[in-house]
Amino acid sequence: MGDRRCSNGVHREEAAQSDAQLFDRQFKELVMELTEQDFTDPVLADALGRLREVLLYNAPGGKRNRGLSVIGSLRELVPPSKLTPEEQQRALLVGWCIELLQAFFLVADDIMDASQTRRGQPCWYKREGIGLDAINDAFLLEGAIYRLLRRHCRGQPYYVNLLELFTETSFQTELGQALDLMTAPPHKIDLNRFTVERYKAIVKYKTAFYSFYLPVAAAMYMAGIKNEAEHKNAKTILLEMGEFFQIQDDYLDCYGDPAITGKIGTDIQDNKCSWLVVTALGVMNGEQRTELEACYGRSDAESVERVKALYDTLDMPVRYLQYEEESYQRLQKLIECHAQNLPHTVFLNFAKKIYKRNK
Ligand code: GPP
Ligand code: MG
Ligand code: MG
Ligand code: MG
Repeated sequence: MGDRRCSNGVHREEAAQSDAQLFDRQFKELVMELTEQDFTDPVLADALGRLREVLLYNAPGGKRNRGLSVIGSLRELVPPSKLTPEEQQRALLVGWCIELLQAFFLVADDIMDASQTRRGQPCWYKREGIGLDAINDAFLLEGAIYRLLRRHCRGQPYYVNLLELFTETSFQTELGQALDLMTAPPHKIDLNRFTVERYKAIVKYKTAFYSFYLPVAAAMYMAGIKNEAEHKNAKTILLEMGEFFQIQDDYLDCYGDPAITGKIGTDIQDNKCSWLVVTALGVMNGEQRTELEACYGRSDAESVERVKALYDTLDMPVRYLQYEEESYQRLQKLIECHAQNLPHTVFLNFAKKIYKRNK
């Protein structure tokens, strides 16, 4: 598997840039297809207009790491001479399906987390006249995924693999979200709930499967790689990356700049089992624990500031940087041991995009 990829980083960089442009351009077509060509019954005009609005507001504007890594990974797995223009288009399309899955989750997650902003604008449910109707809009976004897969991939040998991958991954994410919510009951502060084991379970299921395993596994199926052992190896590496990605998300919830992340943190107010609280609990004294008990999971600004002050006293930013470095080293070793037949670049490209991120 070594001879057919661009040997020089410049070519790879150029391919990635033009993929990003093609990806952005494909979005308009896909909106048109879903809202003007799929259902044509005139009585649905208003509903399709709504779907259009929902798509335009919620699908673009993110980092697109998940979506772009389908085509990116496929380019590492298949020699350029064997990758037809049609298959490249399909890889971009499958990438958009992952972005739609993400949009579906985020619209719903923002309601559940009572968030205010997303990607630098008000959360969809916060918009005038939307409110809890956003629940149905989330379902529409999910439904759009399967309309697109059906239209574009139905004739492909990997169609059923993709369908099962999307449905299985959605279910895993929903189980993870259930754990996340159950570990954070409003107004019931119990710091004993916040264990490292529980934390790892939450983030593996709510984030790692859909954000990391899904895009690479989709590219593997498209490249004809169905072998379970290969998928298991890829999963080992990608779930580790996913765990770290959510740790970053938790760190940025408190220490990120909303002007850059595009969202205002809610984890402290929401009583979340965040990496910060789990790690802080492991290093604090009894007095600090009493203080945390008194101010965690409350929405008044003073309580939130007290939690942040405690995090600062415990040097959480320094601990986070140390953790990031260790995690990066661990990941390099995992890639060495588990990538086996898969090109290491599939994983290294992804790692490059997430380490040291600030958004
Ligand atoms: C990230 O959690 C996890 C998700 C967005 C998955 C949601 C799953 C559903 C089934 C709805 P988060 O709340 O920390 O993300 P953010 O910080 O972006 O709000
Ligand atoms: Mg959230
Ligand atoms: Mg959440
Ligand atoms: Mg978060």
